[in-house]
Amino acid sequence: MPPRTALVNRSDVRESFAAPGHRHQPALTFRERNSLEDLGETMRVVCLAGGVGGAKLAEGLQRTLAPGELTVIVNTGDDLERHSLTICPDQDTVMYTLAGIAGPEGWGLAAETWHVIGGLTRLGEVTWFRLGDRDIATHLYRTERLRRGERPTEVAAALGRALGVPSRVLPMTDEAVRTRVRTDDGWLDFQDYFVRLEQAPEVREVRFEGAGGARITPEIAKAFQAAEAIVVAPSNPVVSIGPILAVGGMREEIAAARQRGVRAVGVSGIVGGKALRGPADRMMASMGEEATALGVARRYASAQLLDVFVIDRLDEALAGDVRALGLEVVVTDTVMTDAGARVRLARGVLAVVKAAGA
Ligand code: FO1
Repeated sequence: MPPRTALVNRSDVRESFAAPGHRHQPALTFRERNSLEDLGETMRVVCLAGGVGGAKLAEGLQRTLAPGELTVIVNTGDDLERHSLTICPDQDTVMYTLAGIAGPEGWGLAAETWHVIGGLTRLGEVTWFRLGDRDIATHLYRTERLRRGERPTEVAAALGRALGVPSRVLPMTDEAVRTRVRTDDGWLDFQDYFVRLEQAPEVREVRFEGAGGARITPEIAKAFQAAEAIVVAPSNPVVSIGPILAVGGMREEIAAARQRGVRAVGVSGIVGGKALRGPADRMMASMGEEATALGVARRYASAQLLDVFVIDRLDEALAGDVRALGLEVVVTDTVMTDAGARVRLARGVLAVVKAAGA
């Protein structure tokens, strides 16, 4: 019998996604590249992440750690069905970023074309959620395998392998969880709010449908059991990290790891009272929370999630209040403007963990 999937050279796969001359990974300066060589990190890190901001720190961690040492647990509350395809935006954003093939917006693929979605629009289909032609290959591959009965975790692993991702990307659960937001006009599916309505409505309440009955996977339990550090990426604390923590067994595994002495470090995605990306600041404000790094710290402190919280230099004045919540505070540059900044933040985060273990 012929093999089910032909083995393809990784660089061929990457080429097929990239435009001629497209650089797969943002370049590092000579100094940044050199400074990684002396690290020789062999720390097993589990990172909790949502979309673009989380993917950037994950990529910095991947560049800093030895291959295979990073596991990223991704939010699946944003997943949706579109044109009979199963789409997992946060998983794909992280996976494409770690493969060095993410699009210019941070999501989707580089060098994308839009013929299929254009064709569907001409046929009168509802196409506000835009799928690129190259991206559609991922959704076809995923959807077919899920229909055959493979678990989302297995499909994510197969996609990661095929795209040459050296880290593990694990969906937060194999069961369906859907984030819904309550606005003044009623409950909306997450992507309806996020993409169709461009995050315009005020969010009064959030729920993660299905999370109550959902469980973490054996792969997630194993990752936490082997972890030497836990990192909570600067993703939206409400709709990216929130759903991950709502899955049955997640908090318990984090607590058990911390009990063993594993340190958990979180990074604020709100800097100077503004979300670096997306609607986290407005969401927190409309839900009656303080839309600052301190507000994020309060959320994580009340979930008893972290040992250390990393805030930006711009928010240095909040350090005392964050400390008063029982968290250690690290003040540094957290805005990941380029590849070097991703690596510098990742190194800073890992240094916090190492310092404690030394
Ligand atoms: N975001 C948009 O603003 N508009 C889109 O049409 C859109 C399509 C899309 C397709 C695939 C994919 O993986 C992501 C996509 N996103 C789009 C991003 C996505 O809505 C967000 O990244 C997250 O769900 C929020 O983290």
